Amino acid sequence: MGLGYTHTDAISEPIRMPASLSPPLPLFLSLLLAMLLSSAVAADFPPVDQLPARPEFPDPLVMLDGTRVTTKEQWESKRKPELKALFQHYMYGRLPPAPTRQTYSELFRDEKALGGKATLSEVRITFEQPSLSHPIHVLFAVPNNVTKPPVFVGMNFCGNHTLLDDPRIHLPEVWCRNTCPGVVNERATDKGRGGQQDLWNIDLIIDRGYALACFYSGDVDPDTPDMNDGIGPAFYQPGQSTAASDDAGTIMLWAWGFHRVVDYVERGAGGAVDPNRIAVVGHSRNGKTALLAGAFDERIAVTIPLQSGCGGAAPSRTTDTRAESVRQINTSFPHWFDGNFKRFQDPLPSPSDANGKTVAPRREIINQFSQNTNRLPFDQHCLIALCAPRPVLLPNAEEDLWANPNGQLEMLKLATPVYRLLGSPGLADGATPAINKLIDSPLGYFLRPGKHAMTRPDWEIFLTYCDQHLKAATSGRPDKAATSGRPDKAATGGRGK
Ligand code: GTR
Repeated sequence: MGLGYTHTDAISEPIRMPASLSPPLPLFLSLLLAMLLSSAVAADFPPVDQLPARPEFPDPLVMLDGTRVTTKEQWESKRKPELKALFQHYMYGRLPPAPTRQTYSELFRDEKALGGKATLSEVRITFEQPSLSHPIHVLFAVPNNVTKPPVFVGMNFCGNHTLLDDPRIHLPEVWCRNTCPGVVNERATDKGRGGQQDLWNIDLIIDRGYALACFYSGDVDPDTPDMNDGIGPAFYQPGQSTAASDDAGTIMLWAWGFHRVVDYVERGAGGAVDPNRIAVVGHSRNGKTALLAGAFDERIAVTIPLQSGCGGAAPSRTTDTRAESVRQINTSFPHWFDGNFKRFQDPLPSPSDANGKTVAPRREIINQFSQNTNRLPFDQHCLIALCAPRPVLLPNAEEDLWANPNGQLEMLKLATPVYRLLGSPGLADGATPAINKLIDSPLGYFLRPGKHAMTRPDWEIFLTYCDQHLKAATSGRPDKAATSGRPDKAATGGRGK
C-alpha cells in the first residue's frame, strides 16, 4: 500500500448468520434473511405497556415465549437473533445496514513515527449506498517490529488530533464539544493537538506490540440531541424526516461506526494487522458503544467497555441509588437510545372519583423508561451474553459509583450460563473482586482505585488481559480456540448527577 492510496471495498458484511444457516448463503441472501429474521420477530413484539413486569433479571437462556434454551444450536439460531431484535426494538434502535461500498483514502503515512517504532497513517472512509456525507477518519498506528499484530479499535471523544501532537492529523470539520481540548465555538483547532495523549497512550500500545485504529464519534453522529446532524437520516425511508421509534439512537449509530473501522482493519488495511485479533475499546458512553459493537459483530474478538455504566454493562434494573438510572440517562441524553426506550409508561396509581370509586388511571405516556425498567424483556447481562463465547473485560474504578461497578459484576455472573453453554468458563467460579486484582477469566473484571477516567494504568490492564485472550492466538478466532475516553470531567460536563 503506497502513500496516498485510495481503494474501494466492494461490500461490507458485519452481520454473521447463525451457525444453523451454514453452509454460507450468497451474501445478498444472507442479508435478506437477517433482515427478515429480525423484522419478523420485531413485528411480534408487544407494546411496552403489555410487557409483563418482572423485577428479577430475565434469564438469558429463556425465550420470550418461555421456551428454555438448552443447546448451542438453539442459542445461535433462536435466542441470539431474538435478543438482538429485542435490544434493537426496545432500546438502541435498528443497526443500519453496512454500505454496499466504502472507499479508503490514505491522508498521510509515516513509516518512522514514534521514534521509528511505528507506522502512523490516517485514512478517510467514505461510503456509497447509502451515500453518506459523513466520512470517518481513522488514525492507525501499527508497531514496526511485529508482523500482523493484534489491534485495538477505539472511539474517541474529541477527535483523532487529540491523540498525538502531530500537525498531519486531520482536524474534524464537524461539531466538537466545547469542553474538548482546543475547541472554540464547537469546532476543533490546532490547540487541541495531543490534548488527550495521556488517555490513549499510543506509545504504550505500540511498545506492547499492539496496533490502534481510532476514530472520532462526531464523524458518525455528533453527540447532540439532534438526530439529523449525523449519518442517521441517510438510512431514512423516502419521505421520512425524523427518526422512527425504532430507528437507531446515537449509540447504535456509533456502533455502526465501529463496524466500519473493523471493515477497514479487516479488509482495507492491506494486511497490516491480524483480522482475527481485533479488540474494541471505549470509555463511558464510548464504552456503552464498544459493548454494543462487540455484541453485534463477531469479527470482534475481545470487547472492553471501560466504566460503561447505565446503558452499557450496568443493569437497568438497579436498586443502587448511587448509580445512574435509566430515568436519569434518558433525561440527560435523550438521543442515545431509540424512541421505544423512552416511551415507557409510568405505573400511575388508580385514582378515586368523588364517590371514592376507583377509576381507570390515565393512560399517560411519559417520555422516559422511568420506574418501568422491570418491563424490559432483557437486562444488560443479555447484551454481554451476545458476545459469548468471546472474551469481555469490564474495567471499573472504585470511586466511580455512577457507573455501578458492583452491578456490572452481577451482569457478568448472570451472563456466565450462556458462556458455559458455549463451552467457555465465563466468569471464573468464586471470582472475588479486589482492588487492583485482574479477574482474567473470559468474562473479566477489574477495579482500580480512583475516579471515572481512561488512564495509563487502565491501558496496562487492557493489554495484560489481551495478552492472555488475544495475543497468544496465532490463527483463527481466539474465542473459538479458548472456548474486541471519556477525556475527564471537564471534557464531558461532569458525571451528570
Ligand atoms: C455521564 C453519563 C454516563 C456516561 C458519562 C460519559 O454524564 O451520565 O452515562 O456516559 O457521562 O460518557 O462520560
